[in-house]
Amino acid sequence: MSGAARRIVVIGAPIDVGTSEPGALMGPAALRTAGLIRSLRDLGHDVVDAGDVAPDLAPEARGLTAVAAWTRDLAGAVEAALGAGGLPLVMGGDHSLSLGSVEGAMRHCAAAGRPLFVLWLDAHADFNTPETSPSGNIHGMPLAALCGEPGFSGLFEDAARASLDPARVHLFGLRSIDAGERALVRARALGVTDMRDIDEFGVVAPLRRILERVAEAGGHLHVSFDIDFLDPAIAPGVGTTVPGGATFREAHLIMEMLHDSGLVRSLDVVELNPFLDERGRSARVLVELVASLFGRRILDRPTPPIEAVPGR
Ligand code: 4U7
Ligand code: MN
Ligand code: MN
Ligand code: MN
Repeated sequence: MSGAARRIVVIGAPIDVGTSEPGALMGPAALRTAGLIRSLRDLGHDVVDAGDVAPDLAPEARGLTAVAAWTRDLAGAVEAALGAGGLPLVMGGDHSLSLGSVEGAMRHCAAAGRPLFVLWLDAHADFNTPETSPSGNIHGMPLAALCGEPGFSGLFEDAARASLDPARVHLFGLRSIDAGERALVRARALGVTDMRDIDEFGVVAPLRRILERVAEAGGHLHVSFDIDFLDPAIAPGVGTTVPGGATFREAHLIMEMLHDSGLVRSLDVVELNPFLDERGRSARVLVELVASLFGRRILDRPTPPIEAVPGR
């Protein structure tokens, strides 16, 4: 299954109401310009560019009201793509778009009776609530809302459904967390592989553990890739740079392992801000990494079994 051609449904989400830094709404256009669609087709996949979602929004709509309209439309688009056997790839846009993509995946998984796991590749935890947020920016809150924390009424059509299990959420690459969200992340027992873990253990062992757990549960893995997971030296096109991020080699290996697992069933690529980029570098890096997640490889050599690791 891991080598199979997929039907990939690319959904643009030019949203920037979740952030105070303008420019993320140009993300989908930059990813198309950098050749995202073409490189996925070159890998033999059946790629449908579904265009950009455009919610019916009053121009003055802000905050949770505006985000609710995006969430509704994106959740519908993602649920429909999954229902038709596709793999939705939502490109942003700021990280509040994951409220919609994960909600859509949650509905699909609820109907299919399959547990949903979320791998959050990000410098940040995105677990603030309106109460704890130091900035008030909603792109720092989507996981808290999805996990049912209070303060988000009116955001989801059916609030009872905002029930992502925090024990099935794994933060990977964390290196910037606010005091309030740190307490919540601990209290709700999210999985965390922070940058210190990556420095001490590398990316392979922690990621293998996550993938084994999803595989054993027969789960759906949703990957939410915030470009600020990467070190700003290789991906400067983002509003919230944090030094000490993943190298290209670490990120590339993660993508290859995700591909080889065959477990990824939906994907977000978020927070690219082309206005802050340098000659398209960040968009190009993202296209490279996404291609690796969908099967581009150096040689035909899949992830070796754990027994094959030297020194064990
Ligand atoms: B992103 C922040 F205070 N935590 O809540 C906040 F540091 O989607 C940043 O991960 C959030 O890029 C970053 O505003 C949101 C801040
Ligand atoms: Mn981030
Ligand atoms: Mn984020
Ligand atoms: Mn950001």
